[in-house]
Amino acid sequence: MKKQKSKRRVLGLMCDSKQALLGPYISALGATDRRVASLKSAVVCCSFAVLLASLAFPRSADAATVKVGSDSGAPVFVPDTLTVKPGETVDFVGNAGFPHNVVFDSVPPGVDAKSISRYEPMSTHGDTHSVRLTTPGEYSYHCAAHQAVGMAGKITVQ
Ligand SMILES: [Cu+2]
Repeated sequence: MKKQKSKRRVLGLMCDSKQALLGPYISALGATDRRVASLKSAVVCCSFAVLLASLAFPRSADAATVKVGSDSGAPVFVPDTLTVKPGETVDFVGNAGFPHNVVFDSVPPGVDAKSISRYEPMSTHGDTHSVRLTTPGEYSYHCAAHQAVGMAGKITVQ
């Protein structure tokens, strides 16, 4: 009996020293219970997985955004190449370095380039031209004001 007691005391001391060592980590997790700690790490892992997934798929399957003009005002579409699925909507969002427009110059057979173009210049941040592209193929477009300096882009619908 006496021996067992002292054994328990030694174990207790060992636990105490372990807790002293791990204490800061455990309290950093805000948990003293191991199960809670592992649950927390599972939650952290899950959030990380969700974060990775959101990085891999930055936007929903039925919408894509093209910035019209770079953030610094350069005459470019960002991104200037894009692949979308048939039926997906592309939002051309006025960004900076105005004026810009969106003129489709080459489209798949059967598509009316004029009807999906935006001739009227964009001159305000956030002014959006939305185009729903249903016909598969290659679409190219440019900005009339900056075509000479290469402000153009391409969308592949497949
Ligand atoms: Cu432009």
